[in-house]
Amino acid sequence: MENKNQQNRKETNKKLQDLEQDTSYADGKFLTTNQGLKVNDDHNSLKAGERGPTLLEDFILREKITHFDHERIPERVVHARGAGAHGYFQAYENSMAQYTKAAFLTDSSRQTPIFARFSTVGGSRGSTDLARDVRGFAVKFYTEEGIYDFVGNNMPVFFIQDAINFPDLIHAVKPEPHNEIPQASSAHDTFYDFISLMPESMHMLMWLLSDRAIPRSLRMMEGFGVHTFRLINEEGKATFVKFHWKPLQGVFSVAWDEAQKISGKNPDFHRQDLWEAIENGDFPEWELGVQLISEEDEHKFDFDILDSTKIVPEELVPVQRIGKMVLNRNPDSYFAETEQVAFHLGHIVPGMDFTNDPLLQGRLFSYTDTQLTRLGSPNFHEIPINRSIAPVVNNQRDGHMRQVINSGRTAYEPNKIADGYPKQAKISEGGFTSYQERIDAKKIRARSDSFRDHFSQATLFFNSMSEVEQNHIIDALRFELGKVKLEEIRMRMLGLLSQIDATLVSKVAEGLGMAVPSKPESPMNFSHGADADPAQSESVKGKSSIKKSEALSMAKVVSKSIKTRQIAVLAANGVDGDALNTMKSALKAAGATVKIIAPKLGTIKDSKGNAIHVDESFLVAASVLFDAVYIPGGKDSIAALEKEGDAFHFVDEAYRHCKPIAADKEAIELLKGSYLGKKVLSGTPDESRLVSKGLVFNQPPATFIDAISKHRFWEREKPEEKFPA
Ligand code: HDD
Repeated sequence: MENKNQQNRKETNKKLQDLEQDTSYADGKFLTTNQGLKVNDDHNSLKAGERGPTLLEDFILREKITHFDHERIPERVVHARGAGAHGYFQAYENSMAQYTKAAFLTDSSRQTPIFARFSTVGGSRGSTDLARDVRGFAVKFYTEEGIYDFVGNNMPVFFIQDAINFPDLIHAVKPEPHNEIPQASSAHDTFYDFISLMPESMHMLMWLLSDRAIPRSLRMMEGFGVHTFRLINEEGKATFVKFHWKPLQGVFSVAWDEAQKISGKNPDFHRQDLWEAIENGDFPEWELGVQLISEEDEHKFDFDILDSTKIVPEELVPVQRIGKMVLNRNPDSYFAETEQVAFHLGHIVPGMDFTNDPLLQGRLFSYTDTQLTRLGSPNFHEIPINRSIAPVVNNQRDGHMRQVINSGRTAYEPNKIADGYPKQAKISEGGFTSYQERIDAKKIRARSDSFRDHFSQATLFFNSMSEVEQNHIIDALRFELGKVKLEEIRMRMLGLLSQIDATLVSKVAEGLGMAVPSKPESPMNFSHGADADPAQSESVKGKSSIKKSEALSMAKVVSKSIKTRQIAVLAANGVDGDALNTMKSALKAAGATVKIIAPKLGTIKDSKGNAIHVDESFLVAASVLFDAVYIPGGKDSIAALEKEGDAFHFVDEAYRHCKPIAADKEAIELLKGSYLGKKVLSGTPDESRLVSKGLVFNQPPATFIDAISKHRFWEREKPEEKFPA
């Protein structure tokens, strides 16, 4: 039977139809060469005798091997590892027409086809999904007015203020050049050497060290356009805008210890999660949000809205939700679609424009340039995934791998031979014009004074975290700086952290066995190049008009739904089949995925002799790949599990990572033998009290479902409760 993902292939979405033309299915067809010649033998090369040498004449062999030799293209210099999916965007009815003439944002009857790609930034293509890293959040909108690319991240700010520092930032965070170590990790000397000399990176660093950098799922993270952009309405009036994506699946993360283990157990954890959710018809959804600021209000904030190291707190400018994106179809070919998709910040449509944010401006150069290297030709826009659904008609010709066969004699403009076509479009005909911003300035290499406060929003972020989230940041800093070998770098970092928060720096220093420097090294002055006054520090700490922003914390997010959550059931022969089935049905009805984990693969028999299919053995399964654990009763099953060290480890690790654990009466016996049993359950456990800790003993399925919806019980991380890894 077709699943919903397959059904969506047949949808009458324009872009999908367009891609369909290029999808070659092998069903019922003969194997051919690239020239269409039917191949008779694809297993034996042409030889001089059965045991003789292969002949150079073998054009079939040579064509196949030559193609293979050229199958890799350069991976993206950043954002190399990713996952993508097709879907659509539809605006809500609360019309944005007073702010923009971009029809895909105002016309609620339109479904605009999109392709989204999520990525890690630092690691290479074969690295792990669960690295502590920023996640790329890119969405290609195939609008009827041309392509619009949203090229953002899952964090709303960036490390640097000017694009000229981007190569340095990336050289610093990538594996160190002399030995190519470490892969996909910021925890090393060169990154912190750079960061500790660039105080403007402190705000983004707080985000990187927070739980946002280790999402539970690509489906459960927010997206941000980062820069301030412009929207332009029919009258040519501009409004500043910040873009947000709010996931309807909630915003959740994993624990750092868990992330490191997932990287070993399943480095494709995020990619697989996205793929499976779409295959199963659990289509991820995000609402597009906008923060709108009038031109008159440009200077009313205590930060500069052109500075990409700053957020506009939602308390100052609320986020209005204006439409929804749904991802409902997996790609057919990872390479042809997810690898070859080419995003560019400069792909916009009428109704939108840029600002003078110096980070944004530099990006406008970088993206086309990188595609030329990566995809090898100025015709990369002709690759099906990059092709616009709006007609592409111009005088560009030739170049590597040109696909379009242009007819006619003219490839220039103006012309009379072709009656002047293709001709320019008037604004009233949909022609794009840039916003006429008045600029009266001197040519200068310098940074605006309004960009100098590097600490107050880092402090705002730290203050807005729950106690648990703050502790995670402190632990992350202890981990990362613990991997830094040069003490002077750690010292410089402590100096910068002391300007963010006194508790933060003292706890980090304590973990590193160092003292907080009484006189932190003054950050360098980069505001005017080499001739800037070295005595004058570039950074000043300003005052944030708000002390706390609720929207920055993930602590309050509780999902009502447990849809797509992965639940492990530990069982062996003799399990209480009735209890297992009742729980399983309730979990499945609530949308969760349930897997039976047993000592061996195959089937087990329940206490009544009924066969139960085993999904994974303990050898393959790992608690870090699940959201919650359930252990049904059944004396023999429990006795068998008691002989499995892996079963104890499974439960203890789930406890360590603060996950809900459900157990029936007899199963509690098993738990007594675990570290959890010895440490938490010694004496008779008060079953109802334990529920508040996510331990659901002898309770109906609804109580377990409620616990799963809370995601994690972080209070278990108290030092006195911490479990061995
Ligand atoms: Fe970038 C890729 C997001 C700053 C240069 N960037 C890339 C991707 C995302 C972002 C999501 C991957 C797109 C995909 O899935 O193919 N980049 C950002 C954000 C930034 C940012 C949110 C800051 C606000 N980037 C940035 C700067 C430069 C670049 C300042 C250079 C001056 N980015 C690139 C690139 C990449 C890229 C080298 C690598 C692969 C690609 O473009 O297609 O051009």
